[in-house]
Amino acid sequence: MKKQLIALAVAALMTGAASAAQTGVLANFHSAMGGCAVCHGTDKVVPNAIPDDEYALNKSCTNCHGSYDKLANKSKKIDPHGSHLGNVNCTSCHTAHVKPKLVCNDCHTFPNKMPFADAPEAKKWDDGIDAEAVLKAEAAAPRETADVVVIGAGSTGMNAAISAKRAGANVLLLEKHVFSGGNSMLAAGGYNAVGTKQQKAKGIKDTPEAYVEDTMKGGRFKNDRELVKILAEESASGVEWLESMGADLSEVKRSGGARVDRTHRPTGGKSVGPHIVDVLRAQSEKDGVAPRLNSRVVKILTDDNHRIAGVIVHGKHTGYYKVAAKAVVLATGGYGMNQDMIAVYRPTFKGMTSSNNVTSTGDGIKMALNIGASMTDIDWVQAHPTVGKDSRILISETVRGVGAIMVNTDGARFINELTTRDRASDAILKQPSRSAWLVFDSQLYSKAKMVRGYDHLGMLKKADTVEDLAKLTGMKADVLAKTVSDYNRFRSAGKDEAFGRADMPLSVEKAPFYAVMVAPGIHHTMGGVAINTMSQVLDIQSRPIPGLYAAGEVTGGVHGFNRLGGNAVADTVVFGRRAGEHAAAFALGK
Ligand code: MEZ
Repeated sequence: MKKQLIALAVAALMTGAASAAQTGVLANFHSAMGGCAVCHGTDKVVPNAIPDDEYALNKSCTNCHGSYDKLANKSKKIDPHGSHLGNVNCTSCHTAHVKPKLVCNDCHTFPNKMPFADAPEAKKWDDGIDAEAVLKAEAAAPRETADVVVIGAGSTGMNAAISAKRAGANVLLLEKHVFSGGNSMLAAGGYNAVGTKQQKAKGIKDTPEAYVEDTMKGGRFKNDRELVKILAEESASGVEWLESMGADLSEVKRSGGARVDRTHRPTGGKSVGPHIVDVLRAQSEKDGVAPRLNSRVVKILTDDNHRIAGVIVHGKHTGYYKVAAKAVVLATGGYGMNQDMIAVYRPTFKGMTSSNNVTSTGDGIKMALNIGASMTDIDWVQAHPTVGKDSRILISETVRGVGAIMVNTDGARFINELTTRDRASDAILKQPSRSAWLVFDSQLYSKAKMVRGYDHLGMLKKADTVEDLAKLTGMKADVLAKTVSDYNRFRSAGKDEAFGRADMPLSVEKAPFYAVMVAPGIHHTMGGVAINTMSQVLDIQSRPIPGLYAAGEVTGGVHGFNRLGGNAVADTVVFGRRAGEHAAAFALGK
């Protein structure tokens, strides 16, 4: 069937019968095979009624071309299909009626040429908000009704939606982007949890109290201790919950600011985020709460008693519409990609690069403010010390956790690599170059899979000797050689005499040697809407707004002034589940 269709299209092109195909639009090329039905399943296509999620369209693509995984296995070059995005809609990039868009280039700069790249530009569907259309939708009858609407389909939102659904609620999960995953899909490091079977198997002695104290200390004791207690106490059951869906969190490592190894992640040093996003995506589909993509919530509605009444959505194809709902869960993430908000809340970081997904624009915060929510620590923004210099690619803390050292442009260490992020970032920004090098050897390269990804992206410098590495990177050869030999000696003696680094898992001695240049980048916005222990959003008098719940990076209070590595993923799972359960109970009147 597939071969026949392609033959038809090619024949049509050769005979000139498909003149439309020559306009260079993917849709026309396909329609030459048999009309609109080839992609849409029908020739009577009503453009405004195409489901916003585009899943059905995507099925037409994979029916002919094979699954995303199959395509990934075919390609040898830099391969978007084999990327960390996982199983996303083909239409995320292959926008059939207009110029295709390599969405990877929201963060990367791949030179890949897309087929049909000369097609006309797309008209952006969600550029700004049409205030009149919002009012009209508000005045109209709801197009849909749900018990719980979850806004945002990163890990927080998917956890919330699955929990609420399992608690018996009718749930609608809305995502503004072309694929689900949000910032979570970029999480590299891991998931902090205490009391797991993985920790026990490794003989790691840890307690919820130790987790709480480390988190409070990391947050300069500005965190809400009650929220942190929940984070610690429910962290292990969150790991089990993900494992019950098929997640692999079998490795346990150390992250900055933690006294023991409690950062859980997939085997072989694979990044945690894409993995759990894949697992949650599949589970949300199985549970009947797959995210509705391309569906941006533009307003949260309340009734005369200030109770949640629903939301106004802007769908890519279906326009503005109202969903009536008893409860709403905000899972919209932070504002790390909104430079206007950064300029207001953290002006010293204005213009700094960000490791965040393009979706982190703070819209949940703005919508919550509009209905009277109060904010906690809204001006606390974390700069991650190691974003690839002049890039948006995070060089995970795992690289330091597994053993890399960090040196200045001369080749000298200047801080304990595993100190908290705020301290490490400050120390880098005090260097004249405002940057640093992470240095490691082949042992680390083979242990931490993500490093191969950085290599693939051309970010690593590589040499056979430490001296050659210094030459290649412009460091001073004698300084770097002394740094490396001192560090190896400290490690053998079990005491870092220079900076008191407690955990030195690897020496730096086995060629080849590698370096990657890093600088701080906006990574996490610690502040956000104020919540209580039930994940209810509080108003400016600290009373819950009935029906409004929030979890994850859109909230403040869990992380205080500085978040520890591995606590964001824990936050998304623990509070995502919690928000979903409580929202469902509220909506169902339990
Ligand atoms: O929790 C994080 O943000 C984290 C562990 C990031 C990273 O460096 O990988």
